[in-house]
Amino acid sequence: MEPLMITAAMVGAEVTREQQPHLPITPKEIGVAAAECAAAGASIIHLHVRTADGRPTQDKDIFAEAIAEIRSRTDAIVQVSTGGAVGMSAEERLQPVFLRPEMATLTCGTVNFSDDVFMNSPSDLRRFAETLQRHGVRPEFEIFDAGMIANALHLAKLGLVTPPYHFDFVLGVPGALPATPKNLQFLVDSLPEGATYSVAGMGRHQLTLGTLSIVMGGHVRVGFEDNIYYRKGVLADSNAQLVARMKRLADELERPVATPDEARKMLGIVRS
Ligand code: KMH
Ligand code: ZN
Repeated sequence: MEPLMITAAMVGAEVTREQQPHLPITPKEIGVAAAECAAAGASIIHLHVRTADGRPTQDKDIFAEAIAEIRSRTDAIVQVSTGGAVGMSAEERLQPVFLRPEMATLTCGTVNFSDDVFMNSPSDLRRFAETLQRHGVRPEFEIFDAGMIANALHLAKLGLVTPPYHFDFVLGVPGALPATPKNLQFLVDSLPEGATYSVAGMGRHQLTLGTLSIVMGGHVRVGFEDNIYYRKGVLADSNAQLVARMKRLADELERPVATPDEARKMLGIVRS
C-alpha cells in the first residue's frame, strides 16, 4: 500500500473555544499547532482561519499570516479551505486561493449541514475549479454525499481538474451521508481508477472510519474541525494527540506514514 497521508483539520469553522479550549485561533497558535501535528505524522494541514475574536473568516490577509506561521515551522502541505462557513459568498470563500497555496478544497455539491444548507451550485463548482486551475492550486474534492462524486467527475470531464484526483469523504455530517463502513465502501467503489481518497469521520466516527481507511488503503483526516474528543466524554488535549493516535494505529497495521514530499508526489503537487 502507498504511504498513509494524514490530514490535520485543526480549526474548522464551527467549533468554538467554549466547546474545545485547545482550539487554535490566532495565526501563531495555528502555526504552532500545525508544527505539532506535522511532528506527530501529518503531511497535510487543512486550513481554516478565524478573526481575533474567534469567528470564521476567509480573509486573505489572515490566511497569509497563518500560512507564514505554518511555513516557518513545517514543510507540511497547506490545503486552504474554500468551504469556509455556511452562508459565505463564493467571492469570500475563494479569497485564500489567490495566495496560490499548494492545495485547496473543492466541495462538489449542495448539502444539508445540520440545520443549515451548505450551498454549492453547479456554476459555483465550475467557478471554484476554474479559479483553482488558473492559480495552479491542486484541488481536493470534498464529498459529503454520494452524488457529489459524479459532480467531481463532471468537472474533470470539462477539463477543469486534471489527474491524479484526490477525494475527501466527509461522513457523518447531520443531513449528509452517514458514517458507515457500507457507505464508505460504496464511495470507494465509485472512484475512478488511480484516484486517492481520505476519510473524515465526524465525532466518534473519526477513529473508527479512519482506522478502516488505513486498512482499506485510503488516507485519513483527523482534528478538531470534525471531532473534539479523544474518547467518549473526554476532550482531546490537542490536534496533535489525534494525529499521533492515527500514526500509532498505522504503525501497528504496518502502513508507513507519508512525509509531505511523498504526499506531494501522490497528489501531483509540483513545487514552484
Ligand atoms: N465549514 C463547512 C461548511 C471545506 O473546508 O472545504 C465547509 C467545510 C468544507 O469546512
Ligand atoms: Zn474544512
